[in-house]
Amino acid sequence: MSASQEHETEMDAVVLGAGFSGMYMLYRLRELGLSTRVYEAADGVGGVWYWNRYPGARCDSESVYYNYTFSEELFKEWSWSSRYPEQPEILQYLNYVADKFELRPDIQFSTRVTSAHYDEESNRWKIQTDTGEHVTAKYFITGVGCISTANVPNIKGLDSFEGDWYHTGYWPHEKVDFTGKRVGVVGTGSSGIQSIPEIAKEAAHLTVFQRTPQYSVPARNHSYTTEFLNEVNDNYSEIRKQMQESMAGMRFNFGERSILDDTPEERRRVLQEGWDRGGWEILFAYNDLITNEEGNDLVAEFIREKIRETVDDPETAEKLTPSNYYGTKRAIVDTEYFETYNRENVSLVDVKEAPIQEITSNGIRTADEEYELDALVFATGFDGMTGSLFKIDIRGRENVSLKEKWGNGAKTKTYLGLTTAGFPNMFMLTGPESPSVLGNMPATIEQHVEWVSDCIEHLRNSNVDVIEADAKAEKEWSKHCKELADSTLYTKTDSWYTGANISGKARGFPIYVGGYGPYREICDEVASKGYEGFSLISIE
Ligand code: N01
Repeated sequence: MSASQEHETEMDAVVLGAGFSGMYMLYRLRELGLSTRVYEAADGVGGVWYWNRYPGARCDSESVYYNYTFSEELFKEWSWSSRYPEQPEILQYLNYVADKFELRPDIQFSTRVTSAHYDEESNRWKIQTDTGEHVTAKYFITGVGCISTANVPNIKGLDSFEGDWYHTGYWPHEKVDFTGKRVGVVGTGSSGIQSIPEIAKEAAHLTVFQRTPQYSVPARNHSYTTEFLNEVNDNYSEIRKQMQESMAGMRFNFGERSILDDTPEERRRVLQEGWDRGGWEILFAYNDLITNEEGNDLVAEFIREKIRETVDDPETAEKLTPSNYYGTKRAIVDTEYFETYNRENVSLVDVKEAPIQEITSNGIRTADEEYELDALVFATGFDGMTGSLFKIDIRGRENVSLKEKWGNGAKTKTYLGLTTAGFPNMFMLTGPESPSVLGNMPATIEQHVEWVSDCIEHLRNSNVDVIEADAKAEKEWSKHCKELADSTLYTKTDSWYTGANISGKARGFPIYVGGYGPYREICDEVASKGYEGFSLISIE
């Protein structure tokens, strides 16, 4: 026995990550009486809400749905200030949850799991951390998030930049003061579009380096009234049920008709009303925007017109106007994003037309010109869906690594987005091929956590030691996911969903697009049929 093995701690379950998913998983496993340890790289709870502290960071699902609903008491005692609260309030909520349920003693902070290997002989996961700890667990559960591994583009010369640079996904805890500075922001996805208006208010000059223009609709954030919050609380059970049955884990669903069924006048009225109410209204107004090219273009054109109306300088407006599909990159809602380009201190550089060639000690040099900058912000997104899983050396039966099995992302294969064959007793919360990022994350997380804990309870009650997805069930699920995705416009668009944002990453679309409510029904049916598609093994 080696020295390290001597110090192995034995747990029933190890969970990775103390964000929405890891915290609730811990709560449920403790309720079942399992000894559980959560490992968290940060020194506090919150997951993405711990790291994404950039100016303007806020949720874009409405707050009364963007929270846990499993505890009626918790749901009713927390009051959100507004429709889309800022990151500090969301982090405060998650800390409140950790305190209320006394989760911290079972969370080991500032510790990153580096490897998890399944040992066939003992039927246990052997897990190592970057602090040199060794722990074994019967159940290995990942709650590492779908968009949590920052993508800092590999641009020549970054090391030579003499100013400060930041990535929106790993923002410092202390306030970053841009007052009087010439700031460059690279990237115009959700993080760029949220931070650009805020940085512009402070900077002496802000230069936005845009590769692809994005559609965005106004959030129309507003404070909540006490009457509204009381009404939400009074309808707690109904709201939870509606969310569970909905397509995206929210209270509302897609419209019932095709956009093409409406007359041009009716369509304009619907879209204008959606625009005025803000948020996801336009995306959900009709039932076929993501599948119907002609219909999609009608909405896209509506938003293009709005951009041209909002931005004073026609040349800037044209650069900001997207030409691809609407909603097939992650849809964005904003607060005065396009209006920001009317400020004197903001300019836009199209880096598709004149690509970034290098970062110099003074700023960014494109094919056309050098832009002098004191600070640089990368709002360049994440290695989504698989990035955070692949950072850990996860190995299943016969020492096969997850990365190897999934062909570095090219052949992601799961059963229900929760498990993968050859990796017994391992569960992935919001894993690839689950609805995850296409819905309201806390809702999709709750469903996964509840399914996994019910499954573990069943295994314990039935004296089953091992659960493992069957290769056949996995193949069928992955095929089903692919067929559904191929029937939409998602797979015809370059985005982080498809892996196109990471150079050298294999393309795919590892997300279940059939909707959250229908997905929940499938998972429940699998369980009710004695975990159909899984092998359940009892070891003598
Ligand atoms: O990242 P993104 P994000 N040179 O990948 C550009 C969630 N989220 O952090 O489109 C120049 O969307 C890239 O250009 P292109 C949400 O799910 C939620 O903004 O690839 N530009 C793009 O413009 C979201 O979808 C909230 O051509 C480069 C941008 O960087 C997800 O996180 C808030 C480049 C990246 O956009 C990711 O959003 C924030 C390069 N080398 C985030 N590399 C909420 O509201 C990349 N880009 C809850």
